[in-house]
Amino acid sequence: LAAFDWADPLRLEDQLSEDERMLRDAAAAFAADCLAPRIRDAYREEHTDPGIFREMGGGRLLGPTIPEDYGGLGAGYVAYGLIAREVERIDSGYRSMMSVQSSLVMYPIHAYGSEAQKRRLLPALAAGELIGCFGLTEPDAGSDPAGMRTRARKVAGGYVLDGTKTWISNAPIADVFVVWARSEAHEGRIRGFVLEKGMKGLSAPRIDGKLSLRASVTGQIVMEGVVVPEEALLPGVEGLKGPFGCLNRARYGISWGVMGAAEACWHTARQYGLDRRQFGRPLAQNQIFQKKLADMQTEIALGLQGALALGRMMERGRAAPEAISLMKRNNCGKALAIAREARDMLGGNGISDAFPVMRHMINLETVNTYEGTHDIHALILGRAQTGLQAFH
Ligand code: TGC
Ligand code: FAD
Repeated sequence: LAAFDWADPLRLEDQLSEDERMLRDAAAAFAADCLAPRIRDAYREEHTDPGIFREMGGGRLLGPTIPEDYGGLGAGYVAYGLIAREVERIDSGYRSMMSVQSSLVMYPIHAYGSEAQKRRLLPALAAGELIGCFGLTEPDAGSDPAGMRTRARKVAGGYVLDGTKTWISNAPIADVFVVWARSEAHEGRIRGFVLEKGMKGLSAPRIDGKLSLRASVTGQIVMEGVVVPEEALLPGVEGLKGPFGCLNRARYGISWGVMGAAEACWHTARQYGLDRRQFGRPLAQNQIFQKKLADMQTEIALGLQGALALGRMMERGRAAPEAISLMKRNNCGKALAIAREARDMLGGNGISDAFPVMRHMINLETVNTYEGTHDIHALILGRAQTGLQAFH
């Protein structure tokens, strides 16, 4: 009879290549050594250490799918997902910082950028010497990014940008701003621009008072007549498929990442149930406690298998955006439900930051919302199977 590994019931381990396991182990060691020791204070104090980017760069965690010529690892999408899972096992905020840099900044520069943009920016972004952010959402255009108001106006030698982006991860500490705007010179179509810190009229105020994702700084991008040269335009794409091409990668990474957060909650609840005694026996000896553990184990095992199948599809160029919506939505929703259940299983101690569970739970509220809310992904899937669109 095959042995049963309670922590890996469907033997994910056997389905990975040697290289994938190696990159995963390196990310796990990085997360344990560099991220785990600082998260409790960072969360309490709502503090983001920009130095983490250089450390992540040193650990080769930034832009792993970008070719080696540009500072990446040339790794596959499964490796990228495995790294996201290890980082989010510590905190969704750290995974956010990393996935914005990798999927939302390095990816569009690599996929849509000029050779000069790639050579100048990608190696420094991979090393974490430059920090990037991605501006799509606006105060009046969240789920409906087509409603954006940010405009690019053509002037001699370049463009002038006006508008405000909000809820932008990394913005207050960013050097590089990938911003999406309607361009009058391109019949009002959406185009991508790469802005840089220090440009006149560009500011990135911090959004304070976040109760979620407190270790990852969030801000606005305010553009008041920012003049950019022609070379700031991303030449390789126009229309909403530009930002969505980036979101596909980030949403995929999230489908792995949130399983890491869910595993952290599950393992914590299991250990707590073994250690804590009430009514003369361990909590984990109660049927209802064991049922909750079995449900967590099942959802996580299935979620990881789904993420793996999707990663293999991405590597073969066979992943439709709707398949990505399905996994982003399912794994975020399930991870959030697991974190809430684990919080309850720890009783009063569940609300303390001596345990990671409530922090993961509150973080997952954001992860369930950004990159397309749980309900927006349901509507994407509903449209795909009925042919009827329920957005507008
Ligand atoms: P729709 O008419 O469906 O499409 C407009 C054009 O875009 C194309 N497209 C896609 N292309 C590639 N991949 C995808 N996933 C795509 N989805 C759509 C589509 O083919 C079409 O192209 P064309 O050439 O025919 O014009 O668009 P719609 O306006 O009806 O939009 C509806 C909807 C709901 C699908 C969409 O707007 C949506 O997904 N809304 C959610 C917004 C969102 O995800 N925002 C994320 C902001 S970034 C962020 O949250 C980062 S957090 C990062 C972190 O900290 O980790
Ligand atoms: P809304 O679109 O106003 O939605 C509010 C509610 O209405 C949701 O429940 C939604 O599901 C529902 N809803 C909306 N439309 C419909 C409909 N047609 N039918 C049914 N229900 C509907 N954005 C970036 O561009 N870059 C970033 O780096 C970034 N980082 C973020 C970091 C954090 C911490 C947070 C909280 C957000 C971040 N975002 C970022 C923004 C994020 O993508 C948006 O918050 C998200 O897309 C939802 O948009 P909204 O907040 O405007 O909500």
